[in-house]
Amino acid sequence: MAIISSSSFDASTADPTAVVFAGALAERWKLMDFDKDGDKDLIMVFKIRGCEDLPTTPGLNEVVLVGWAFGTQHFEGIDRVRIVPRRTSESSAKIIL
Ligand SMILES: [Ca+2]
Repeated sequence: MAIISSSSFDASTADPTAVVFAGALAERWKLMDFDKDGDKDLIMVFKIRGCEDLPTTPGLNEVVLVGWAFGTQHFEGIDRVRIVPRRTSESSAKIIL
């Protein structure tokens, strides 16, 4: 998962311990220029098993990410993710962003 900086939001100000994606906290994170535009973006890794609010319906689904920037600014992002059933007999699914 990447929180991309823009002209109105500096992803380096996001508190990675206060970002929730589909009900899960990030396992790890780092700042790097993901989109190669010269500013830092926040790259976060979530364990899919912890994403309890992740839709289970195969296909495109909207998922919400919420967080707080250091200080008091609340932010929220919504994007679509593609849920793809596993090819095995397991009932869980994987997510493609
Ligand atoms: Ca960037």
